[in-house]
Amino acid sequence: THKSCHAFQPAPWHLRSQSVTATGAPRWNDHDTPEKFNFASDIVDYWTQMEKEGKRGPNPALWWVNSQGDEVKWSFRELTDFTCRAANVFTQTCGLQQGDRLALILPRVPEWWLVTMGCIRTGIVFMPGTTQMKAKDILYRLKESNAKSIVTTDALAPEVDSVASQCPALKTKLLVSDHSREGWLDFRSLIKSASPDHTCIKSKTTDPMVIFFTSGTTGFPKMAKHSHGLALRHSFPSCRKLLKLKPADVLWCLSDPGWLLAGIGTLFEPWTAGSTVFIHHLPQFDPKVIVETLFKYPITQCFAAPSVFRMILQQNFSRFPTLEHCSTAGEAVLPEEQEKWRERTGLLLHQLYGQSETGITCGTARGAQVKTGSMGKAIPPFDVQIIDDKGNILPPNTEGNLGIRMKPTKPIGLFMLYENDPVKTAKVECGDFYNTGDKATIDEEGYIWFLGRDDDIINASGYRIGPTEVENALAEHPAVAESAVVSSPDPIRGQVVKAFVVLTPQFLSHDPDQLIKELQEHVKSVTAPYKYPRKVEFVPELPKTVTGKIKRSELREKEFGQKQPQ
Ligand code: BCO
Repeated sequence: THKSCHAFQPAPWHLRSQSVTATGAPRWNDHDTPEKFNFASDIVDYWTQMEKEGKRGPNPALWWVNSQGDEVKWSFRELTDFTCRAANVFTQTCGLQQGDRLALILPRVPEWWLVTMGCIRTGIVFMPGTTQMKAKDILYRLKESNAKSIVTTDALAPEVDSVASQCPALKTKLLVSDHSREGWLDFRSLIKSASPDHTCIKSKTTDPMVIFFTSGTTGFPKMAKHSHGLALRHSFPSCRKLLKLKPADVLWCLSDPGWLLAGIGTLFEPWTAGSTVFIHHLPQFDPKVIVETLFKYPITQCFAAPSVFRMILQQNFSRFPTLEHCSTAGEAVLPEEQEKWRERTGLLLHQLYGQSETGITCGTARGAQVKTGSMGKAIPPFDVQIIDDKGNILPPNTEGNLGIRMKPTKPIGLFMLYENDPVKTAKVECGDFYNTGDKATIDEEGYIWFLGRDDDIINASGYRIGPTEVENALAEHPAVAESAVVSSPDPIRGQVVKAFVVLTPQFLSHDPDQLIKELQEHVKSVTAPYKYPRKVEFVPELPKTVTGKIKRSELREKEFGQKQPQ
């Protein structure tokens, strides 16, 4: 159990990393390009050493709780011990090597942090995914990536088993559970019996570290591959200024572990500063539990999508006792929401912006002027500009594409490429820039304002959803002759997924309300449920171009009227 894991005594261990010194945290400047970097040996093990020398306070590195009263608190020393064990499980028991891929599909359980850090220690490329995924989503990811290993729980093991025979590269399946399952290795037992003695790889900053699957306008998700530079960036002064975290801070980032936001808010940002990562298991999202948790635990910083803060605002509460700073990413914050949050908590929401491809790109730093609705300023080494379709820089207050300069030198932290997809990788290059596909403006003071997507991607409560993924799921239902999926406004979630559906003749006489529920349940059952259409409208036909392409923009305009989706 988690508690028995907590009961480990760290075995004798000594630091091996060259860059760890007893005199101060490893420091880099915004434009440094060190040849070698490893987040485990350069950062986590540094704080372990500080603990050993009595130079860090008693607050844990990881503090995990659930609603049943279970708690796990790991010091940095324990974290180093356990993650070295995880590294040995991967290399010795599973036979994995640097560069191999591992699919990581866990809910918010402490083992997620062991797996990610174990992978970083060994150079195994981990691929986080949400536990909302279904068998088909998992199959696609395993096949596309040639994953050699997967780590998941009881809930998803049957889904994995149903597709595993179609994944010849998949050699080991690791289960995080208190029960055993045939054909699966028991991760918790292996961690307990593994040696804590492990030598971290000396990874190059440019070596691959992690792959995020990210939805596009067409087709299946793309694999955005990042190097160890993604983690290094969080040590740069400009990034450190964002949250201004200290070792005594307790940061709670509510992101699902499947998203980049979890990497930023529950790994790189807090541990770079030696702060405590606070996690509530939260298997089901419940704003009441969030409010209770903010009262019960000494959380000093909170980081979540704006939808989460909107849902918290619907609860009955007054100021949180220890909360000092709030950050948000994934959607725009509206002025009235900002005002309500300030009235109720005395704090402001500080907006940040990034994509799976870019990591933290811009943001409003703690202490800087908050311009509500703006995503803040570019964070060096990223040179963020508004560009036209040829990559020319546009003047302030002119609408264009949000671009990040990648030539002559790609900045540390920008993704390497879309794995197996040189065409899509080339498509996002625009002159000297990476084109995010987001429309924005920059004002004279350098604040960046998000205007919307230049394509059909839906941003529902901070999730990026490709319309074709939902349309494909709908197409599997016998009632659907064809469908078009677009975004539609929503007061809480910002936007939701809406499906316009043309019914097959035999379903025309069915009860529409019943049918809507059936289609929603169907989508939830064949793909990750966060994508399901919260709105469905039956139409006799879909608007199309002369060549037969569905005009999603026309449907979207119908939903938003004159107002563009943001
Ligand atoms: O609302 P419903 O109940 O009808 O449906 C919900 C769930 O109940 C349901 N569901 C979940 N797991 C299921 C399941 N159904 C069947 N089987 C399962 N295993 O499906 C629907 C899921 O939708 P949801 O997740 O949007 O709903 P929920 O639970 O209300 O959560 C609300 C939010 C706000 C917590 C959630 O939408 C959220 O976490 N949004 C934030 C997304 C995010 O973190 N984005 C990352 C941005 S990263 C970035 O911007 C770069 C950073 C620099």
